Amino acid sequence: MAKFVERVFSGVQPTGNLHLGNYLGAIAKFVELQKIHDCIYCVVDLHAITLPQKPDELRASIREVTAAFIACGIDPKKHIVFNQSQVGEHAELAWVFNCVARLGWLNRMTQFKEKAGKDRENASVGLYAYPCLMAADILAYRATHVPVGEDQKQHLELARDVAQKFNLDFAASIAAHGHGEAFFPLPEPLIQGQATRVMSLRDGSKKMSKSDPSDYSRINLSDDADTIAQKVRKAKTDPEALPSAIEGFKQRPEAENLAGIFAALNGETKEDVLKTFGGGNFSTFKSALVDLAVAKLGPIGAEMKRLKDDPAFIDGVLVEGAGRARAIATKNMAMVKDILGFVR
Ligand code: AQP
Repeated sequence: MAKFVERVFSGVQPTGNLHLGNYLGAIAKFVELQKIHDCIYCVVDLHAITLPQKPDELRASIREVTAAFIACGIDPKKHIVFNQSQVGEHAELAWVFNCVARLGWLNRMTQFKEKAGKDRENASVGLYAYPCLMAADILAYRATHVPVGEDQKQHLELARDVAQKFNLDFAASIAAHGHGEAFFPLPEPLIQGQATRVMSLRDGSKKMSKSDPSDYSRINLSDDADTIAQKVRKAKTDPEALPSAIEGFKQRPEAENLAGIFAALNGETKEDVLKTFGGGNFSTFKSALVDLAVAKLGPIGAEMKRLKDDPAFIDGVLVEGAGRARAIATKNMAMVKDILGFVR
């Protein structure tokens, strides 16, 4: 395998309220990784339109996700922050990957099944081909590491399969064009930490999600202190005390979820949380969780609000980031075209 420069890529869909799951599963890790890697963080608006979106709301959501990136601590001067639709190579490479990926691979994608629901025939072709676009997002930059939440694991595996099949199918041309054994790296998922799958506050068997109709199922990054307090206090629990050891979380998904959230926000493990709160009642624990969540998320929400009031600044960040992203993607796409045999 050829040596690839280490580069981080990840994206977030502008599809509504960003929540604690997006933060702990993805954005907080983006912030950490920028200390040691070159990073590209993308607002994936082409993915958003795989489901119906209202244009004005989509525009506002693109700015909101960008504001969240910056408010959480991503530095758009040192790293690249942009929205996907400004760099045409994502869609162009996705087409190539539509022709590399196999129908059988896409048929296995659980997210398509969940999002298409019972009315599969009426789902968009884009929703079905979503994983090929995601592979293109990553591989347009030949990125090597992709921080994501647990729910994206299967899509990342498909991106690796696409990269590998492209490298094999075009091995001779890749070598003839001086790229050695492989043109694309096999991107590695970075799914780590105490909160890779944050669950709904109303139902511990469901992922916390932007599209959940109940706002009480999630803590939004833009929620104020009172709203956070109300949501945590109303979060579903059970009548037992908190367990003293991890094994005690068996059959208690809501309790485990809240402990995981506390651990991730406080930079500790669930064991540490149980050392402090194990054997105690939920109301004491929930009060401490409210204080912690407000202390961590309050400043982020306030900064997001400040940034959102300055759309010209946000749009400037996106245009500037898109220019830098395009410079990398255009070069890679030109090499892909040569490998494929296109005349340019
Ligand atoms: N509940 C979660 N726990 C941990 N990580 C999560 N992520 C999403 N939900 C959780 C991670 O956040 C990143 C951005 O996700 P996305 O917005 O691009 O898409 P998604 O996974 O489909 O997010 P939602 O909130 O569930 O949106 P809807 O409701 O629109 O489907 C990804 O890295 C994801 O893993």
